Amino acid sequence: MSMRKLALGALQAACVVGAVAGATEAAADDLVITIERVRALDRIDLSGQPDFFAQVTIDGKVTKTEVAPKSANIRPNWVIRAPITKDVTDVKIEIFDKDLVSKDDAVDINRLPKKRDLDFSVRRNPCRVIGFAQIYDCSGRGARITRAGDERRKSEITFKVDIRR
Ligand SMILES: [Ca+2]
Ligand SMILES: [Ca+2]
Repeated sequence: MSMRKLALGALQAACVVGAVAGATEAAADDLVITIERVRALDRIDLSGQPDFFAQVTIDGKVTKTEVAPKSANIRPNWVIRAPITKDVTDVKIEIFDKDLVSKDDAVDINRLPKKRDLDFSVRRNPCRVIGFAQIYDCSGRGARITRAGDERRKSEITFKVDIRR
């Protein structure tokens, strides 16, 4: 894909700049989001147990996970990993209930009214998660974060943010 080539090109350019500057850490770090748990807080799927999946956007790159087996409380350990080159990377986490007949339903995992997804930024070095009421230190073993929505079709999510070299 051309986007991939573009990203690779940018990465190579960054490596060249690094080499000229004499920097040793030209290699990209990976930003790793691990979705450990999703727990329904009300009725998500009118026809039975919800079948959750996640969509995670890291620096504009969208990754959809597989659909979990039907359950109101899952521990999927979905791992979404993407190379990062910026000092600050934007991340979005969305949870959906798969719907075979109509549009997948967005599950509310954000306590803010009329906002269902989670938006935040990750600073690379030292690793910090920014954009919530508190700043999380994710250097070392990463940060485990739990958030929940409070509108119709709401769930609680627990995920980890980590940078791996
Ligand atoms: Ca469903
Ligand atoms: Ca909300």
